[in-house]
Amino acid sequence: MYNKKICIVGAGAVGKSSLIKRFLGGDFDQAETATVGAKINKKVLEIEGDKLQLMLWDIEGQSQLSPESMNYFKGASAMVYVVDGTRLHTLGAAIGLRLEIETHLGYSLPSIILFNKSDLAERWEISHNMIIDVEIGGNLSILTSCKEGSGVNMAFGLLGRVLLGKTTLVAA
Ligand SMILES: Nc1nc2c(ncn2[C@@H]2O[C@H](COP(=O)(O)OP(=O)(O)OP(=O)(O)O)[C@@H](O)[C@H]2O)c(=O)[nH]1
Ligand SMILES: [Mg+2]
Repeated sequence: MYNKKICIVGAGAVGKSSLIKRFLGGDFDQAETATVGAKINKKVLEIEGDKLQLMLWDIEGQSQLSPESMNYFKGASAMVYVVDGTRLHTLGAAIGLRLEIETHLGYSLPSIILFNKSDLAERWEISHNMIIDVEIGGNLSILTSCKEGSGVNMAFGLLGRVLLGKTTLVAA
């Protein structure tokens, strides 16, 4: 069995814990409580006959990371950056976090950006063009909704395939 660590990061209340809960088969909770520190969950995926155990590190939402929290990313094989489509500043926060983390590590990791809360389309502050710009910048993005459950399995399944070398991440 393969074993890979994935860190889920982004500003506060973008839906990191809700995404993981959904991926683990749990229900959406409108009153999800804020994460303190880091919480680790595991899930085994079966991809084309291979078993892959994902260690999912759900990291407390911060727009700026403390030097201590950089330790969370040691040994990570991939990153998931989460943006809340209803709050524009969470996009800048995600891009800033990627820069900060990769500068600290000294290398880049396979990464995807999840634009979460797609069920609240009427309240979105992020436009289609902004998402295209993010993709042109080299970040593969996927729209998700923890409330409706859409995009979540696809996103983690895609990362799983990347981690097993079965596909590469190429932004559209
Ligand atoms: N409508 C809607 N609400 C969502 C969605 N995802 C998460 N939420 C809500 O957004 C709030 C924050 O969700 P969390 O999963 O706690 O967010 P988080 O990123 O883990 O937050 P921190 O742990 O504080 O960093 C909660 O009220 C969730 O119910 C979504 O896709 N749609
Ligand atoms: Mg959380």
